[in-house]
Amino acid sequence: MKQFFRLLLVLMAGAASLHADDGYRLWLRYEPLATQAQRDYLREQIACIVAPGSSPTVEKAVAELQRGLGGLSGQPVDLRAAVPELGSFLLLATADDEALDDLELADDLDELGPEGYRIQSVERDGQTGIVIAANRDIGLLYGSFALLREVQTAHSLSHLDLASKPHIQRRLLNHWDNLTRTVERGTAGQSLWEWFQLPDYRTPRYEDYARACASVGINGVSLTNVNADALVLTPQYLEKVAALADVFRPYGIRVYLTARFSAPMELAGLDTADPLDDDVRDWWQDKVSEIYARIPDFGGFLVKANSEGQPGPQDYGRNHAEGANMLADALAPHDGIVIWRAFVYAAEEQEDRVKQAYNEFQPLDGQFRDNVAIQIKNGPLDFMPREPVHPLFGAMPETNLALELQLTQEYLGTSVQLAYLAPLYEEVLDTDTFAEGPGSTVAKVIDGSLTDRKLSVISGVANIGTDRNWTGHPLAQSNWYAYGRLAWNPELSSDQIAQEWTRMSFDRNPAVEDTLVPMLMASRETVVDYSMPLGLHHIMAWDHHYGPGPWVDQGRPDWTATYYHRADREGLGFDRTSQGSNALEQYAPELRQRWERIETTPLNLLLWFHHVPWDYRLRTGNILWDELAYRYQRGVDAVREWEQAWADLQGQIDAQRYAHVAALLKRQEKDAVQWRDAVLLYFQQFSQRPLPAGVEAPAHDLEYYQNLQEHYVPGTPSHQ
Ligand code: BDP
Repeated sequence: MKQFFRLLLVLMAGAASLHADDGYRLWLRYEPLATQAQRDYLREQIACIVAPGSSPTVEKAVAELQRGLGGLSGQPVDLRAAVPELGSFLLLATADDEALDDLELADDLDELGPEGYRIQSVERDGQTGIVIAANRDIGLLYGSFALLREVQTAHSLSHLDLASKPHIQRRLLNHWDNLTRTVERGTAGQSLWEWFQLPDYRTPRYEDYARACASVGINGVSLTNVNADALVLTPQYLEKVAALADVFRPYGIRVYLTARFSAPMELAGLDTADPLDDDVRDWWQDKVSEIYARIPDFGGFLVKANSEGQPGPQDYGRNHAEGANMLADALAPHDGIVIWRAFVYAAEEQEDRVKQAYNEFQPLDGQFRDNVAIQIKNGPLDFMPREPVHPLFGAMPETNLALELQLTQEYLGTSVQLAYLAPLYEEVLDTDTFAEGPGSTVAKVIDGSLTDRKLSVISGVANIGTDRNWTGHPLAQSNWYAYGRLAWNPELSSDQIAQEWTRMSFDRNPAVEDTLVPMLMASRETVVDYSMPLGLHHIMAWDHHYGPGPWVDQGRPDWTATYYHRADREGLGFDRTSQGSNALEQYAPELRQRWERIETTPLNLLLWFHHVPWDYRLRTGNILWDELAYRYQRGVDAVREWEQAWADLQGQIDAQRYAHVAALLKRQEKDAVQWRDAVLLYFQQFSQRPLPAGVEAPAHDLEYYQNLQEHYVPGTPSHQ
């Protein structure tokens, strides 16, 4: 019997690192380091934690360190009141803590601002230690997560000298969550917010969510859908919002709400929501005061107005600045802000859709209050797999401009396909707008440094829901992680972030890292290849947006595919040059010149800007039709290679995540094949050319693909 138990223990120990993992812990797994030597090393470096402060935030930092270091080293880590006589220590101290007095820090803490931290190796009375120092407690929490990341990603703990502070002040997730708990374009379960149970019951999940956000520096959460419901502004709901804010506060996270512009009419029976009407202004002022009475650190409002049927100031003949400023005036006394979205376009408008936001907003430059930020999607259309940069980033120097990225993969395969989006984010952040000469990158526009703006904001549309693993696809967690890391520091590379995330999520297994990092890094481009290569855009299925639909030509013209691809017997693509819609006129001369001619336009934006003849010979040596076909095939081939590579990892990854990803990759291959075949068959009607050698023949005819229908795709607003 005894022997049996011993055997059982041995077996269990062997399986320890590979036990089933449901992904709930995200990148904060804290499994014991692989070898005894590594665990001993960690124990030697940090024998105890010393934290003189006692705020809720410091308590969270200490709890995380105990959880993390305890897990990684395999032994509990003590908390001490003071630096011990013997043994190494980890000290958490803010600038005014006496504990810092006799320690020599490499640099002044002032540099770190309110949220930054310094992590440094120190010596005291012959004792070695590590100090996490910051101006405020939140810096200690961020520093704690950073130190844990160092351990998790296998960096040495000796001679530590790290300092970091965020480039952007307000780093938000935007949840498109309805009060019914459906999530617009959300494919990872229901909304996390259990409105009906709130404020009484607070699931522990809220806190785990906050930990994950704080671990990557996210400090704001807009809770509700931009297609807003005024109900959230009622006292009954504000009490619920306050309960969430209470959970998030120690993690440095403020809540924001989406404000429905017509709320004064819907909630108070006013007969107008005109932003210049005194009763309307008073109503908002009172509402804002009521919110701050419950939530003293409330972040502000996120507003979608006069867009896709939402109410707004234009309903009363007022412009976006008048609407935004009215709310801004109500929020200003409380240090709140308005995040006003520039995602506006109208069906009645004859102008090329991608030009409309610029036309509306650019003339308003300089008219917005200081506590307003105009939130602009990365491209001028709508989160396509690839778009050029939004022209507004280079055109409103006197306005705070915020960047809106999408984490939920509305047009990139939802949570069933692998698309690591950091390379997309990086591409956007690094794009030069030339607004103030060369080097005027989007990163510098939004962090405020380019034209000395005092408010900086970045938002990511969340891909998070109640799925046990939070994001549906186990590997889509990387997008949450990467978004936060880039929001903190837009200069990080997507490759480094992929490596960090992989190490943290798969226990530093080099085999996993060698396979997964290249897969992640290639994935966005692969999705582009098999869905919308060469600058194609908006050729997805109607309404739910999943899968191909280049034939969509019914309904609102600017929601069809034919509006955008313009395929005909001559060629393919939307002419946006000076000969066409002249969307190019909205960009700086440097970009205009580059994109005006086919020869100088990068191939990945070719059909965005040009209508190109099918037999036009591209610089790859292929004619357009052949190049298009090759790219679709290349996308399919890449997914097949991932399936192989992933199969080689069997046994290296816990069975649950291994099997889940393997199944999703198979699905992705099927979807990629469908995209390739459907789109090529459709365009072949126009090109009248055979598929080039090496491109697989479709298994069915065009009609077959046109008749395929997806039902109840999660997140589709018309089904919610
Ligand atoms: C589009 C989505 C729609 C959103 C809209 C927005 O299809 O569901 O409401 O963007 O950003 O991408 O407002």
